[in-house]
Amino acid sequence: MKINIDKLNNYIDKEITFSGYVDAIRDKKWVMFVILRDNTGKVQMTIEKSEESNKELLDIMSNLTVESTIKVEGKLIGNEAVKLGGIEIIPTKIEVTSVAEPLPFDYNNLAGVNIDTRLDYRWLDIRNEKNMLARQIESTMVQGMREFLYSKDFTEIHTPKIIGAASESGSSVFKIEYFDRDAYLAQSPQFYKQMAVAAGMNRVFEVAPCFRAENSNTNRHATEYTSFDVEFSYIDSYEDVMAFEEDLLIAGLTTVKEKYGEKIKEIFNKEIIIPTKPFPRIKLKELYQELHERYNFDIPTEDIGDMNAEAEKLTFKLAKEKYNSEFMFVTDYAATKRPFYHMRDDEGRLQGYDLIWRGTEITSGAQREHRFDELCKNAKEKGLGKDVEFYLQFFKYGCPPHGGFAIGVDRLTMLLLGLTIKETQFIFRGPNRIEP
Ligand code: AMO
Repeated sequence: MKINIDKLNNYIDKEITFSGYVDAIRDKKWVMFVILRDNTGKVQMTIEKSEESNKELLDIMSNLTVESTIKVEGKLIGNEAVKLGGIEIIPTKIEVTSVAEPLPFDYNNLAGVNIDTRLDYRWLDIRNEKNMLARQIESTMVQGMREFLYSKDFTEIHTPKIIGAASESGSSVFKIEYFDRDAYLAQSPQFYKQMAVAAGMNRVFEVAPCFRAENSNTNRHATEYTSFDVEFSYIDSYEDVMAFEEDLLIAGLTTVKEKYGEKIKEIFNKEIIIPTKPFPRIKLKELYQELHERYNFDIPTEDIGDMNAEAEKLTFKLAKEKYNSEFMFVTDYAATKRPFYHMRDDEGRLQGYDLIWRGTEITSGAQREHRFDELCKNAKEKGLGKDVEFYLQFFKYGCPPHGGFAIGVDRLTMLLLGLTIKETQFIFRGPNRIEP
């Protein structure tokens, strides 16, 4: 495997083979400096012009464009005078592995470049240091959360994305042709993660795409996004679910902070604050009252019983002012505004929550209704019939009390780094974009 630049220090005074992009060529009178790059950094390659044996190498390099890729054989030496890490490669052989045409824009200077142009050439856009770092940070966040779940004996599952019936609600589902019948793209793994629990799997998670046919062009909606779904059994209340999510997020954020905290501060100007437990919790009615009293905000009639974008923003303000927290759990949503699979207590109060971080909802979670009769009643109330019949069967043959939640991975990264969802998603999918 290719040696990465951040590991080159282990090869000082050794003959190496190194591959990478040509980042810059600095052709001086006596010497040619070539800066090579990979996703872990940059390194200098130095070719002395006076050396007769270097003529062939200089010929190759003088005809080469930046962003081409090369494979180099040579010696890695330590040289304190070299600004890039105090090392340089002295080549003896250069092979051009691909030649780059002139780029449509300078990815190092994206300030004036339209986001859609950037997305059209996303593979060039990601060569930008900041965008490359965002990918690595997201990977690290997910790694931290996965490792936490493995340490708690969770099993990773893979649920189907082609499904026979809508799981969240009928309105925002993509219909596809499936031989001689209709099928749908999964809006979430909700039904299947619960099926795993009904099968006795106890603790499961999945990191996978969800599809939403929502025609919303906002900074936080995509038609396909990555969901980090968790479901586990033998809980007593949705409080157990919230408490577990706190631990999960703390584990993920701690992993990111340890590895990238300083870089995130330097490059994204964002501080990673590891939250303390418990995160503040507020009932929706109390929240409405606080938002009214403090910020003169009233939820529009159509959103009563729920939140909207403005309310989420102000909730962040409240969380900071009143609780010195970036997170806030909101509970006691109206049952009419929430899915039928959420449990309700004897007074009809919903046993579920949303988690708001830095002004945006990142999670929905709940204790689930696991009692067959109650669940059938809830489904009927919502007017759900045949479509959910298969799902209802999961609860007929013994199913432990359980709960879970889903975190939008794209939103997590977006809020962590202060970006929009278009800038954040590896490859953005929205109402007007299904390419590249
Ligand atoms: P919900 O629909 O609230 O809940 O989605 C959970 C989380 O997924 C993210 N999310 C989105 N991210 C980007 N673009 C979208 N269009 C989008 N829609 C949702 C958000 C949101 O908080 N089955 C339940 C979860 C559960 O109860 O376990 C569900 O899907 O971060």
